[in-house]
This record gives sequence, structure tokens and C-alpha cells, in this order.
Amino acid sequence: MTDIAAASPSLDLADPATDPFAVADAAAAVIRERTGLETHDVALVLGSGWGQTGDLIGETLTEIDNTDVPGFGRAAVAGHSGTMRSVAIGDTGRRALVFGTRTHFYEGKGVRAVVHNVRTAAALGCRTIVLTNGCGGLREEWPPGTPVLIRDHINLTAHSPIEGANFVDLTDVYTPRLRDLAREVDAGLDEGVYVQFRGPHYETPAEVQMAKVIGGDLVGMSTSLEAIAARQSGMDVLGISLVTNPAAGISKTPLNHEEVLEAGRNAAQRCGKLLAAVVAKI
Ligand code: 8IG
Repeated sequence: MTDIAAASPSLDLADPATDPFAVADAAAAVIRERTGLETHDVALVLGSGWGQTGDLIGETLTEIDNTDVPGFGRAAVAGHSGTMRSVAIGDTGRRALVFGTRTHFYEGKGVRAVVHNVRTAAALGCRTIVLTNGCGGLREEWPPGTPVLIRDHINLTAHSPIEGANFVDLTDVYTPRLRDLAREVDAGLDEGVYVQFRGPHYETPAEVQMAKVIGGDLVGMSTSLEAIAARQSGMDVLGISLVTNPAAGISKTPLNHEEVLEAGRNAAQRCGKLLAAVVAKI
């Protein structure tokens, strides 16, 4: 290795020689410089249908293009914004780091890229992360626009964000205390088991039935890998799914992305208020 290579370690997450936590540290350094803050308190990842909800948490004090931060790329999904924001949490004096988009496993950039947001949040000192998503619902009593607390997950990606012999306990991936706190805000919130498929195609009706048989209530393409990485980093996790469509075969009509965006727009008010109230209590 040359001296120059030794002095400037790679920040390319796709390079196996790169330490993903060093990239997270580099990302955190840029965010510290831009925000003027040494730490943040809570991180949020806004999934499909949750895009507008961040605004209700409080005033955005800094907005940073993902492309300015090591390890982050451009948004790959229509309706997602490619920025992260530092938001004042009401008048609590605490600060939230809000990721307007996420990297999905189906983008093929590898698991490290998928959980880079989580590790960056941990590097900034966030003790809690709120993971939101849009998903398909398996229960008839959850029409599109219903937010559901994630109680547990089934990771069907056949991948883990953890490398090496590091046997992280996943008994309470989704912190019970945080779910209780969410129900203090909205007592009507149901809980469910989220099943992460690889995507990007939606499931077949047979796959949805399988998800049901193995104990699933929600089907999606995110969140589980991020939640695992968050637990590895010692963060508490709150997962909230927005049911944007009945999963395939649950309803009679085929699925489309426009339906997903529409459900999000319609549910924005309830979800935004929920998120803002919960984050203020964390
Ligand atoms: I939004 O029905 C959304 N994301 N896997 N299945 C899966 N992901 C989704 C779905 C869905 N809806």
C-alpha cells in the first residue's frame, strides 16, 4: 500500500476493504460541519407516503443534499427527496436528523449502502431512530392510509447488515417503550409483523399468503435491515408502517405506485401529527 492510500482510506462502501463505520464517521463529520452541531438526538427515515410529515416535527434549520455527504447517493424512487434535514424538535431544544429518502436493497448497491443512514445517525449520537415506510397490508381491517406500529419483522432478504461473527440480539428490535409512547399519542394504533421482501416487484398473491402463514401482517421492501443495523449500534427503534395498498391478492385490483403516493397524500395529516407528537416525547 502506498503512503497516500494509507493516509486516505476509501470511502467507497462497495469496496470490501472499506470500513463502513469509518464512512459513517466521515458522513457525520460533514453533517456536524454543516449544522454546527456536535450531536443529534433522534433520526427519522421517511419512507413512501411519509415525505411531507417531517415538516410538522419542527423548523428545518439545515438541509443537506445527500450527494454532499460521503456514502449517500441520489434518491432512486419517484416521490422521494434526495436530502437530509436537521430539524428542531418543537421547542424542546433537541434536534432530529430527518432522512428524506433511503437506499433500498433492490437498488443493488449492497447492504452497507442500505444501512449507511442508520450508521451515520449513530455516529452523530442519535440514541433513537424512527423508521417509517409505505407497505402492503394483509389485514382487511387496515384500509390504505392506516398507520401501523411494527412489533417485529421477518427478514426475507437473506442478507444481514452485520459483517463477521457479531451475534446481535434481536429479541426486542422494535423497542416496546417506544410503541407504548406512540399509543399514548394515538390509542387506536394497531401493531403488526413486517415482512421484508427483496423487491422491487411486488409479491405474487401466493407470496402474500406465505407471508400471512408465517406470521406477517405487512409486506414491504425496507426497514428490517435498517432496524438490525440500528440494534447493532445500540439505538432504540420505532418502526411505523403506512399501509398504502392492500397486498397482492388481498384486493381485487392490481397495485400501482400512483395509488401508493395517493394514499400517502391522504394520510399525511394523521401521520404527520403522529410523528411530530411521538418525536416530541422521545
Ligand atoms: I408502498 O404491497 C408498498 N411497498 N413488498 N409490497 C411490498 N412493498 C410495498 C408494497 C407491497 N406496497
